[in-house]
Amino acid sequence: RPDVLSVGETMVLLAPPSGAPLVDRPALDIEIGGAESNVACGVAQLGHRAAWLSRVGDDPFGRIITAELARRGVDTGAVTVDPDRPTGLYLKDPGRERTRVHYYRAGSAASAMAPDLAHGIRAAGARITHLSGITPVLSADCAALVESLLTERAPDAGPISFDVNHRPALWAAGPAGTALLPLARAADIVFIGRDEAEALWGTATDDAVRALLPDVGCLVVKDADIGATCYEGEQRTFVPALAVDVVEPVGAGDAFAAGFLSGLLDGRPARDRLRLGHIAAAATLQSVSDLAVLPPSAERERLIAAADADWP
Ligand code: KDG
Repeated sequence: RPDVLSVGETMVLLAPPSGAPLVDRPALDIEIGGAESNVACGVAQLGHRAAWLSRVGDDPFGRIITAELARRGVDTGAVTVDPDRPTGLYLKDPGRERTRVHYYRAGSAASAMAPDLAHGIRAAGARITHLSGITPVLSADCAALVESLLTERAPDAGPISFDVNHRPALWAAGPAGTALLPLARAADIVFIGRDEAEALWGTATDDAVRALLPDVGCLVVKDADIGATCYEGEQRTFVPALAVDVVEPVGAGDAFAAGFLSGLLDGRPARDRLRLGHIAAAATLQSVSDLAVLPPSAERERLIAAADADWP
């Protein structure tokens, strides 16, 4: 039985090794990236049983993804290989001004995920099932799967964690906001950026986001380099972010979610869960890869136990 089962698309990530714009130095490194599998990798690194469910193409890219996730300790036994559709790709181009993401994922194997997967996902009996707001925009079938998982639940099922993850390159804030609000309201654990909520729903403050999602059992609003606030019932806990020099931000939100969920699995209080989230996010912010090496256990525990005045 997995501690965390994450469901969503993972793509091969193509990135110029030089760090220069691709048009200036046309060469690419191959990595992998997917918000939900990034969370699974983080959870596995933090010592929990993680599984990832998705579809990949019957192509080298699909095999690279599955092998790499397995190498990172994620159970990929429930991944389906689609004989007809390709594995999705994305390009992270440093550009001249800022990094831009280009997706090549329309019609991908993962976009054919559909509600028929819901039974197997429920039957896996994960302690936490993790979804994100990327999946509903991949196809109508993917949207139906996420809706089914969030709304048709057995009374004894574990909680569902939902990272809102608005991707502006996939859909505009208007339709995304309309589609993602009821999904977030149906989840038990929600992660969202304060800026992201402002773009989607016009909420300017963390408390305004809570007012829009009052019944979510555990709501985490992340305010970039300022910090993150966890709302549970009447309790509100804020922990400042760690001060770091950002090398590349992609993947930090997923690492944060992995840290927070790991803390939840261990029964830690909100403050410590938020600290673990920040520790994992900080490691990813300082890495060019979407999947960073997290600090070892002794270093994590030292930071979690630090007095507030010593939290860097
Ligand atoms: O959260 C990081 C992800 O955005 C990245 O790994 C790729 O899953 C991805 C997406 O759809 O953007």
